[in-house]
Amino acid sequence: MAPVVDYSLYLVTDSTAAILGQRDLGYVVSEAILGGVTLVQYRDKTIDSGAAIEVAKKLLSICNEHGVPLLINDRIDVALAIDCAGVHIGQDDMDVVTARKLLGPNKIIGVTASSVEEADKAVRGGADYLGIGTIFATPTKANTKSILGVHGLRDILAHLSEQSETHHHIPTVCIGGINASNLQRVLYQSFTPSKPLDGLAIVSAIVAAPDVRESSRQLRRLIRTPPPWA
Ligand code: TZP
Ligand code: MG
Repeated sequence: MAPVVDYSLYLVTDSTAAILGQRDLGYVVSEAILGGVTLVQYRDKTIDSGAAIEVAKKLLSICNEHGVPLLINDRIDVALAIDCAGVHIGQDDMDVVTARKLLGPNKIIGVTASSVEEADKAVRGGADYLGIGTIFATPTKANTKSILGVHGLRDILAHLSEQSETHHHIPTVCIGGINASNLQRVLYQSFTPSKPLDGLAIVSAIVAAPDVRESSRQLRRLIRTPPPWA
C-alpha cells in the first residue's frame, strides 16, 4: 500500500529561467515547504537522467528533512534510482499498470486525467491519485490538450463520486493556472459534497513568486479559509 499523503498544497517544480529565474531549485523547494507545501513533484522535461538524479537527490534530502514526500514527473528510472515516494505520469508516459510493475505496491503513482474516461482508466489501472487538468490555460505548459475550466473539473469529480468504492475514494488534485486569486473559486465552484478535491497542484504561483515562503503561506491560508461569498 502506498503511504497516506497530504495533497492539500502540492508544489510542482519548474527549472526554466522564465519561472525559476536565477534562483536555486533546492532553495525554492525548501522555502515552499517552510511556507506550508505538503507534497513536492520534481518536474523537468529538459534534463537527462544523470543530471536529473543529482537534482532529485538534493530535493529528496530537503523533503526528507521536513517529512514531505517527493514525487518525480515522468521518470520512473529517476524515482527508482533515488528511492523517493513515487512518480507522477501523464497520458503520454508509460501506462500505470506497467509503472506499478516497475515500482511495486508501496510507491505512489499519480496520473494526469483530462476526462472521465482517462480518470476511470487510471483508477482501474491502480493509480494512487489523479491530477485533473488543465483547469486554466497557463504559460507554464504550452501544449495542454484540453482546458477543462472549473465546470469540467466538477464534472469529473461528480462522475467519480457516483462510481464504486475504489473510484470514489481516489484522492484528487487539480492543476493549471491555479493561484491566490482563483483558488477559492476553484474549490468552491467545483465542490462536490461526496467528492471534494484533496488538493491544488501549483507551479508558477509558488516557483515564480518573489517571496516563495510567503506565497506558499498565503496559498495555504486561502485553501483553509472559506471564501467570503460562501
Ligand atoms: N499540467 C497541466 S497544467 C501544468 C501541468 C504540469 C502546469 C501548471 O502550471 P501553473 O504555473 O501552476 O499554471
Ligand atoms: Mg508526463
